[in-house]
Order: sequence, then C-alpha cells, then structure tokens
Amino acid sequence: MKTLWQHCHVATMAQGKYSIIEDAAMVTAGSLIEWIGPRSQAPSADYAQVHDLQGAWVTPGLIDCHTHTVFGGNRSGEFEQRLEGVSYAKIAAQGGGIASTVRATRAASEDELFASAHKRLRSLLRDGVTTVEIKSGYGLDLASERKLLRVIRRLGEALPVSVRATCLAAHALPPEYKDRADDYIEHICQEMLPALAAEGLVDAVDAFCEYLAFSPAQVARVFDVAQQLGLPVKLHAEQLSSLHGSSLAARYQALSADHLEFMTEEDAIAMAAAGTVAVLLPGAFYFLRETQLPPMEALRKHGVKIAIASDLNPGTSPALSVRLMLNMACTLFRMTPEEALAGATQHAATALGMGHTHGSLEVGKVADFVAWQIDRPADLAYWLGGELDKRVVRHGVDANV
Ligand code: DI6
Ligand code: FE
Repeated sequence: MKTLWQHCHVATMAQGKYSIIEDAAMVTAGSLIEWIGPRSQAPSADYAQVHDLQGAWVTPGLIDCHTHTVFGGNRSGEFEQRLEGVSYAKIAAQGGGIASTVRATRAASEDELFASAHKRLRSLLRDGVTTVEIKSGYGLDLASERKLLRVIRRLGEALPVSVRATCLAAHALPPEYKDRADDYIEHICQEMLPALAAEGLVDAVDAFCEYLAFSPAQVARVFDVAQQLGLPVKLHAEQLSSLHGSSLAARYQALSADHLEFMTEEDAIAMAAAGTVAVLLPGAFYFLRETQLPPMEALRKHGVKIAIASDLNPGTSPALSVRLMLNMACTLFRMTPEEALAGATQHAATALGMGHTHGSLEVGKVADFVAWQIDRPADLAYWLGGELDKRVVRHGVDANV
C-alpha cells in the first residue's frame, strides 16, 4: 500500500545536515520511504492514501539514544536537600543517591516498574521521539537486572516506539559487594551478561567509567565479555574526571562514549578514528550545575559525530523532553540548532548502530517522521518546553500516544 504525504517542507537530516527540500512530498510503502523530493516531481500513482501535512516542517522522528527510563522510586527529595545545602557526600552517607534507587527498584514489581516507566516514556513520545535506548543498571543483581530488561522489552511492545535495550550492570557497586568491585565485575562477566544475552534481553553493553564507579581495567574486562557475546558496547566516560575511558571505548569500536565533559583532544582523535559517536548529555550538566564544558572545538576539528540525549534518570537528569535537550545543547554547549537536531536524529541513530535504517528521511529508510507546525527547523531547539502541534508517524502510520 503506497501513501503520499505532501504540502510540507522537509529537513531530511541526510549526512547530519538539514538537507532541506522546500514544498516537498514523500511516498511511503509500508514502513519504508519509497520516494522523497519536490512535490512537483512526485511520481503519479494510484495512492491508497494522500495526506495533506498543512504546510508543516517534517523532520525524522527524534531519537533519544541514552536513557535510564526504568527505575523505582523518586529522588526529588534529594533535589530539595541539595538546594538546602546538603552535600552529595552527606546524601550518599545517608543511603541516598544511586543506592536509594537500587533499593526502590529491587523492591518494585515488574508491573510497577513498567507502569512508572510507561508514563515517562509517553512524555518523550509526545515530544516527537520514535526511537529510544533504555538502560538497565538500577538492579545490580541478575534477577533485578533481568526484571529491568524485561520491562524495557515490554515497553517496546506496548508503545509505538523502537526500543534498544542496553545492559548497564556495571553502573554502581551493589551493597552486597561493598569494597569488592573486582568480584562484582567477575559476577557481571561470568553470570549476568551470559545469562541475559542468552535470553535475548540485551542489544548493547554499557559501563560507568569514573573514579567513583569502575576503572578502565574493570570496564575492559566487561567489554571483553561483551565482545565474546557478540554485543556492541557504549560507555559513560569522562563525566566527572579524565580516565581516558573514551579512548578505551574507541579501542573496542564502541558505538558511543557518553557525557565527555572531561575528555581530551587525544580522546577525540581516538574516537574519530574508530567512528565512536560522542553522546553529549546537557541535562546532567545542567542539573548538576557542572562547569567543565565538553571540548566542542576538538570534537568538530576531528570530525567526531555528536549526538544529544536526555540521560533520563532520577538522580542527575530527570528530563522528559528531547527538545529541551536541544535547547540546552545550543545554549550551554554552543551547538548550532542544525548540529543539535542532527544529534537527536542521524547521529543518535548511529550511536545505536541504526544509522543505516533510521535517523534521516531518505529512500529505503524507515518512515519515522514528525510533521511539526513550526516556522523553521530551528524552532525545535528554540522553544523551551511546552508542547508543539505535531503529527508523529512511525513506520509509515500515525503514532498516537
Ligand atoms: N552517570 C550519571 O549521571 C547517572 N549515572 C551515570 O552513570 C547517575 C544516576 C543516578 O544518580 O541515579
Ligand atoms: Fe547515563
């Protein structure tokens, strides 16, 4: 069944640029794009459906390539404490931080986790997201990590969104492994990853490489096992300090290295050579009131693809809007609106290993797009919050949430 979509302008985001087609039309066949170009050149055919997009600006569906959407509990109380001057260290000493989310996640049922994550994911979808990556990492034992990954799979079945599941068992040290980080890493490598991969619950493996989390050597151990299991890797790197985790990620041809405020030019050179995408997370930078900016000029100079994501998580980035992240990427990191939109479309797709099928509106790619009632593509990074009039189409059909 062929469908014609017309009376619109299109920012195709091909090659990570706007690549604009004014007064455009698009032909979809099933879930794929069959033709796209100026409306005057649209192939004549007996279309099953013809849609008038009312002069909308059409972009690829937004892709949120880094989220921790599934978790138990809520940490707004810590937010209040910090604003009253209580330090992170004191909050952690009181059992707060990631540990409190781990306790709440372990105590919650699979259905409770699904219900709370479903609400948060719908917020992202209502803002134009058609593909999302969701990490585990608040369970930190086999049964709880399996529970999280099963919820992630269920969300992709329940909502009109393509979901990629990333195992982040190496997110933090669980209490039962206090002061025994190497033993926990071995538990991940010998029991958790093989079992979860065999159950088809994992699309990629991630770790938190930081002085307060896991060392490059411990990350390399996890990455070796991921590679033995045939799973691509990603890495939380250089968020709070420089351990050259991003260079380690590049050595493993990682899909992406994420955060990167403290990365060096040498790290950027290594990432460029490996094709590892830099995923910047302005929500965490903003929420933590960080001051160290990612090295934008080094990333641009060496041609590292830059993606933007929400990092939706209860502790450092309780963000429910990718569009707001686009604004933060421009306002805080001085990216251009075009770079930011490429970061939430084509480059985000590449960061998920989906760059050949998603992320731009080109013949043969999936028909995931949003028809926005806006004046210019830059409006997507310009307006702060709120809800823009839009029509979301995923796999060639309207995606209503
Ligand atoms: N970096 C972060 O900012 C989050 N995890 C990570 O690896 C923090 C997660 C939390 O505080 O719950
Ligand atoms: Fe994260």
